[in-house]
Amino acid sequence: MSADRVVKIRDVRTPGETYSIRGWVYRKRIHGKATFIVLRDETGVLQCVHHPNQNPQVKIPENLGIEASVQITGIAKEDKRAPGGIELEITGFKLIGPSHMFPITKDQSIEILLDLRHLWLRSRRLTQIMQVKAEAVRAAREWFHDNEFVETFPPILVGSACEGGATLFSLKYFDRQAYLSQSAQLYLEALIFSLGDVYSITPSFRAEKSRTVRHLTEYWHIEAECPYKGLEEIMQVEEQLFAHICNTVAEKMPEAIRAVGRDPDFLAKIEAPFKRITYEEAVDIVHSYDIDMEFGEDFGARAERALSNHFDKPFFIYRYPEKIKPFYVKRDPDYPGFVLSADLMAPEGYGEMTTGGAREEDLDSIVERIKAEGFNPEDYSWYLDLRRYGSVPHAGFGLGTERLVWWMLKLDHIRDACAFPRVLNRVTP
Ligand code: NSS
Repeated sequence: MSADRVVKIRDVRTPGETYSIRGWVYRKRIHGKATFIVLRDETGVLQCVHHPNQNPQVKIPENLGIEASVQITGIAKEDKRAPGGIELEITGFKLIGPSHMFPITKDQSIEILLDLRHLWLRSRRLTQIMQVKAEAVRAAREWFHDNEFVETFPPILVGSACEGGATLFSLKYFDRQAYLSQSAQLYLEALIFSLGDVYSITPSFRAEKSRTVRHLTEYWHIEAECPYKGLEEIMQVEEQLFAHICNTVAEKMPEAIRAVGRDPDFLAKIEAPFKRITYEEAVDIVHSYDIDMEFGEDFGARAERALSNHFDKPFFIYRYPEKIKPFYVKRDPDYPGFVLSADLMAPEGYGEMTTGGAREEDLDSIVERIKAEGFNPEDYSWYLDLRRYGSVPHAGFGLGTERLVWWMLKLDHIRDACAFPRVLNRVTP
């Protein structure tokens, strides 16, 4: 091993070898004449020690601060007391970027840590969460690729709502009004006619005016749309994709998952098919917990939590009342007043992970329901064309990436599934 070749901390393994590593000072302490530096990079932490009597050529600045960036060369040594069982005896040291009085210290309030998010991101915990999130999205892409879905790139600036007016962010688009996309769905519906099974991973925006632990105003939305699929077939797509993501993350990142406080074995055991219950059965479960809700209403936060806690594995709720679902959802021909829509729910109180279902094909019905939602059908004329020219039965769904990571890692708040969370009171850093 050449001393000049820089390796990742993870790869410092063989006692007696000389390694060079680059990282940031995680901890520093002086003990007698020796200086101990715990260095971190994206792969882990490593204790490095300098004994001036053994390596007098090395000068470590006395004011070396937490989070200073440095390059260290040293000889690996076995040391049972060091984290990871190995430490580096420093033979070369280079300061790359100094750091004075790093503003994050122990026991700071959540609000201060959110103000300092750009620096707090360096914490082990957030690093591991972001690595798990990246692997989850990679696994999603892998599943889509293996199942012959084509990735597409729908617009973010849009002219009409998909998920109702209440959560629309509007903006001035030259001399007209436009919105930030709530969902790529309507565009994915257009793309199936040329590309077949399609998916996209895009930011979605929701002007959520309430503060909850599961709502963001900006999130990454994994969405898919498939021609000639109905409700049952799209649920099969969702559960296979969902299980693949959980299994892959469990296999590839067990240590990060454990470090964040979740059991990778639980995720490794998630297996399709998932249980399916109707809206009607779900309401009975809610009532069995003495929670008030009218049949026909949507589940409130408490009802959803109770339902989710009732199960210890992911499950679907399907066949919802028409009036609580958007204009594009297909009516169930066998159950008037109900639609062919399903939500995939995570257990343990985390609740809704996806919403999906079959799309309405009847032009008049869509127009009537667009009006009922208070929108102008002219704003949807391009979408309505899809029903005019070679319409086919189709179905799709949307999965919130941060919701998924929130549940997979049992995070307290969904914002920790984002590097730079956007919520009601926060749009910086
Ligand atoms: O509004 S959804 O329930 N459905 C749609 O947007 C469909 N148009 C998707 C589709 O069929 N292509 O949102 C879908 C998912 C939902 O289940 C959550 O997982 C996530 O998107 N979602 C959110 N995550 C975080 N924060 C907020 N505010 C949020 N809203 C939805």
